[in-house]
Amino acid sequence: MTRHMVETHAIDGQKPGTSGLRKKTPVFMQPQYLENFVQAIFNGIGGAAGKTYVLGGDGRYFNDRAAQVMLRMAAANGAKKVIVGQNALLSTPAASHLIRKRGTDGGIIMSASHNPGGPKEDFGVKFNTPNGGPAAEGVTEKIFEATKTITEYAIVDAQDVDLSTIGTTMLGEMEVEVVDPVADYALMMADIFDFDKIRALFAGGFTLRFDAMHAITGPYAKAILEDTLGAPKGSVVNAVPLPDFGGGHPDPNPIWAKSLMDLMFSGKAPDFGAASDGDGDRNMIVGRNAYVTPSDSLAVLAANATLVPAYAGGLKGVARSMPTSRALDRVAEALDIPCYETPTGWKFFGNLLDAGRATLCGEESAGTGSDHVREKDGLWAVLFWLNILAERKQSVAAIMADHWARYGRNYYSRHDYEAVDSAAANGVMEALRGKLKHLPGQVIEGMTIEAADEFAYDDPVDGSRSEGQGIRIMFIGGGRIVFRLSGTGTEGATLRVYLERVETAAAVLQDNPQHALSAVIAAADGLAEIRSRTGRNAPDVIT
Ligand code: VG1
Ligand code: CO
Repeated sequence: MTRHMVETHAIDGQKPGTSGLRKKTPVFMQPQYLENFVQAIFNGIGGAAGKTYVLGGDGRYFNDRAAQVMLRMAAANGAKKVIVGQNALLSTPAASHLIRKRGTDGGIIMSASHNPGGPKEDFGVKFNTPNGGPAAEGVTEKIFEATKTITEYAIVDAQDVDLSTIGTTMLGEMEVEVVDPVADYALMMADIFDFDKIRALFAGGFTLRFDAMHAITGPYAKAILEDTLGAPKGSVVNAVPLPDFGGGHPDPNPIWAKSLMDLMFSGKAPDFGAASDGDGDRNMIVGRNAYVTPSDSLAVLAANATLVPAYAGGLKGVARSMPTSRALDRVAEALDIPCYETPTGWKFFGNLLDAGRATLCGEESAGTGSDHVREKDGLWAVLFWLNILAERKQSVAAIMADHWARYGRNYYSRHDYEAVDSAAANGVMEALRGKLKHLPGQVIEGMTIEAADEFAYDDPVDGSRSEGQGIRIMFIGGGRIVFRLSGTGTEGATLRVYLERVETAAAVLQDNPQHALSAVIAAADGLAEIRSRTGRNAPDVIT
């Protein structure tokens, strides 16, 4: 087998964002684009010689071909072995688990997560370190630096490896082991949750709809929910992963999972509804006539964690990303455990999980997870809810009402302005930055600003500092507005506005969030001059 060194030149803009490098698929398919980035990963982490990696993706368009390129490059870079999910498929949490279980030197995940897929949509590549988590900023910086100085990449001449058959083959000197993408993950779930109790729940007539959104969790959910736990056949819908996710956004929220929402708010609603995203790390939870915001879901999981066998001994601590609502903080306070606030993106939870400081963590963007892997985990969150429901034997709505009565309700919403002109979006942030000093003490929409700053994070484990992580405006009484620019978009800029208000009066715990937040929404618009600076009158997506 011949190994070639192919001459190349640095390509601009290969900077990993919140979660890996994401670009339009045609950009990734340009000659040498993928090759450059993969070689930069190997160069950035000190070479691949003698190393073992995991490889898999969410099955989107170009996933299969990109996997073959990466295998040829891994072989040419001297890797000892690559463990690949069958047909190059692995959900993000399953990849994280495989890296940890096999003790590999890391892994490469092909995904643009909740972004649409297809020849004209999005593709992405992410490197995870040996702890199973997304590479921390120090590592992604090195990879980015390597993309700027690259002059050649290594690749072998070879036919495609057969990734459809489970077993081990050789690619030159490198071993390629094709594994069942579901089996190890399913075993881990059985270790964490009380499967007998959940089985009894379904046997008692409990009904569920899980919408896999034509994305990667289909096979996982079928195997675990239907085949193992006895949910009625057909409970898992849109279960066959498609390269373009059936033309939809595989993003589990009330906008993109609208058919599930419609069902759950209809006379035919099952007891429980859930959905996951493109790569299987996000989750949406919805009961009969009761949508659970991700921030609330995280707080409920923390408050009920001891009902789940793996967490029966209690939580060491919890963590949430900064824009996530502070509902979790209230639970942590009651449990008397630490609650960490990190920048957006799962890579910031890694150190806390590794150091045993946090057991559970989550983000407002429908991501929840624990120390069982180093990624957020969609199906795990669904099983967590099922375990709680099996123990408490109450409806989702009743559990929420009980939670709010006890801890108060953090009304919460996120307003996204998508594909905004980058200069205008930067202008919004710059103007806000300029005002921060003068804001404390000002009264807006009847609310007094208590503090205002730009969030920076000092990692308590390794002491690293991450700056520029979003602008926060805090009101007396617990209200809050956060502004930040997305790091996962592939078109212009996405401005995210996160809105929160705390309510403890029993009579108003069941309000519509947009209504309950109307003053906070008006304050955000006034402070950030969104209309005048971006020309947008309303957000594109409200979650
Ligand atoms: C978004 C979310 C963030 C999440 C990230 C990756 O990032 O806000 O919470 O960690 O996506 O999720 P941003 O920078 O666009 O706000 V996923 O499901 O893409 O792996
Ligand atoms: Co995802």
